[in-house]
Amino acid sequence: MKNAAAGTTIQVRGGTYTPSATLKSTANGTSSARITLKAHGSEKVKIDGSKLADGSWPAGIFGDYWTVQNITFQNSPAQGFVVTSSVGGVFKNLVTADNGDSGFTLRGDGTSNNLVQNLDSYGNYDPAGHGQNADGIAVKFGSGTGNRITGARLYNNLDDGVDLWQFSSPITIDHSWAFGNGKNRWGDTAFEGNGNGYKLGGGGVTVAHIVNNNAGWDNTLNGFTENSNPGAIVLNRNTAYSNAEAGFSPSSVRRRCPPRTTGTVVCRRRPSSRWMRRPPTAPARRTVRCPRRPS
Ligand SMILES: [Ca+2]
Ligand SMILES: [Ca+2]
Repeated sequence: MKNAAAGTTIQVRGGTYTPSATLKSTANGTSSARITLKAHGSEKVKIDGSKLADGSWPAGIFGDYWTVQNITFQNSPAQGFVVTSSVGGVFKNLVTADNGDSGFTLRGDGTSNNLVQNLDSYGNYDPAGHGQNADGIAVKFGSGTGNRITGARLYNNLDDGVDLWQFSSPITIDHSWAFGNGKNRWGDTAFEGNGNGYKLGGGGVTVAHIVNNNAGWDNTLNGFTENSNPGAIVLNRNTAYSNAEAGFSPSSVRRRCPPRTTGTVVCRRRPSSRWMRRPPTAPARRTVRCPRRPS
């Protein structure tokens, strides 16, 4: 990987590999001469991070126009696979499982036009953070347009399925599933995981992510949450069910106001996520003003 150049294809034969150092590259391909890393034919390739030093990941890309496909990255002490400030990457049919931090990570400024297609990311748990950080896919701390996640299955991670914390450009997420996240399957006695299916922002950025045709269920917090992102997030044809908190949080606030409201009232949300006409005795998490209805 280190010696790759534009046009290089690296094919890996089937088997489980346990590298002692991170496989990484800063090489750049071009849009017409990509660098490709993939399993040979239909052989099963697993890159296993269990022999790596604490805090290391099995593989990472720092360059542009890479295609990485049909490989599993597992059992790492930190993230499974990390893409930093890359342009034009295609990451297809990858599995990131049972790692010690988020499974798949896109990060850094200058992260643009990357496609993550058919990612399976599950069983990720960060013991050092007691589950604070291990998401299925984390697109955090960066910027750049044209990034898309499609066909992902993000499940049984200790923190969130998707987390877009402090990524300041719109991400498109479609045709993906996030389920079973946030459950303390590891018996961590200082458990701090969140458990949103789709955490669509946070950290003070305003960004209009685009989220269409996804499903989120059986997560321990919300199915979909804007997570304090005030941007005009687009949500179309998504399904949420059987999440412990709200399916969509906060969902269309106006629809949740009392049905017979005739004046302007202040609705507040109780910790139970219900919207109430009167201030609850518990401190409100959020206050909105309902529209005046015609009498
Ligand atoms: Ca968290
Ligand atoms: Ca998270």
